[in-house]
Amino acid sequence: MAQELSDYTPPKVWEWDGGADGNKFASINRPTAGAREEKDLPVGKHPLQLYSLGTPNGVKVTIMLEELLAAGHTGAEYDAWLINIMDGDQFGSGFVAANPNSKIPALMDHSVKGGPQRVFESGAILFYLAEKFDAFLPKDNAARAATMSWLMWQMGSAPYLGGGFGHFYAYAPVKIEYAINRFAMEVKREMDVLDKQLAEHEFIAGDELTIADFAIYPWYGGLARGLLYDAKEFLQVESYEHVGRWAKQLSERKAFQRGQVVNRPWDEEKGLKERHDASDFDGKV
Ligand SMILES: N[C@@H](CCC(=O)N[C@@H](CS)C(=O)NCC(=O)O)C(=O)O
Repeated sequence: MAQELSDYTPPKVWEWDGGADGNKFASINRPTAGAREEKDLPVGKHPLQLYSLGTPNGVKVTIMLEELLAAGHTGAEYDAWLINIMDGDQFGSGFVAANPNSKIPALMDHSVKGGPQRVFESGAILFYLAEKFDAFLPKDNAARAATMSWLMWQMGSAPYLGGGFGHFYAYAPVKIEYAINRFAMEVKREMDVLDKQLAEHEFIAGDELTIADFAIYPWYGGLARGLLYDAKEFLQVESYEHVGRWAKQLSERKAFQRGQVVNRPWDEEKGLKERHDASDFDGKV
């Protein structure tokens, strides 16, 4: 029998409770945008400056940068600076100038004329890098359309996994059956979409590795590998066998392994707080 529904009736006008609702991220979010303090961003020696954190959205970009470097694109050398979102670094004036939406990842490209050029939203960063280096985005019309379709699919779908399922299953201060049911169903449907696609293709968009794989792997590959929200059993993730095959295959690539440890200070064994040089991975990956 379904959980009893709450007797909450929304007031005429919504008011912020000041972050008192007890969820894990309550203290950082407010209903307003913009900088909360003056704070410049550090700038390192490489043209590409990444301001990020090793979450699924952050590692999409570091995986791509490491794949670009592995493929010989020396211009993809980068400095990755830590933005600790639990400490509110995303609300410093320098970061807000890089991304007015105050969310990691944000990229500044100092190599462009009249620059630096800011790029925010992980999907836009992947696309920007693909165009800049002419890599991981097929030229053939059909393959390019497939890649961009799957890239946009990820940008539209992952909020149901993270903000929806992950939030209500793992972080909300109360377990709400209605919300967990709604998002568990949607996430399982999304996994099935991927499973059907990967039953017929080696990579997400076809037979080559593209920016769609970089975008989708950290979220859905992570889920398939049992790394997200302790939900392996609850969502029966092992039943998506083709997603599991693809995730395993990508997890064995050195560039994926490197990309996934950048800006992860909480990973005591392999994590890098910052990344400035390939030698930073020595003894780790
Ligand atoms: N659609 C955005 C989502 C980015 C995002 O949600 N970033 C989270 C971390 S994974 C964040 O910075 N949160 C900080 C906050 O909400 O204040 C993207 O793909 O870049």
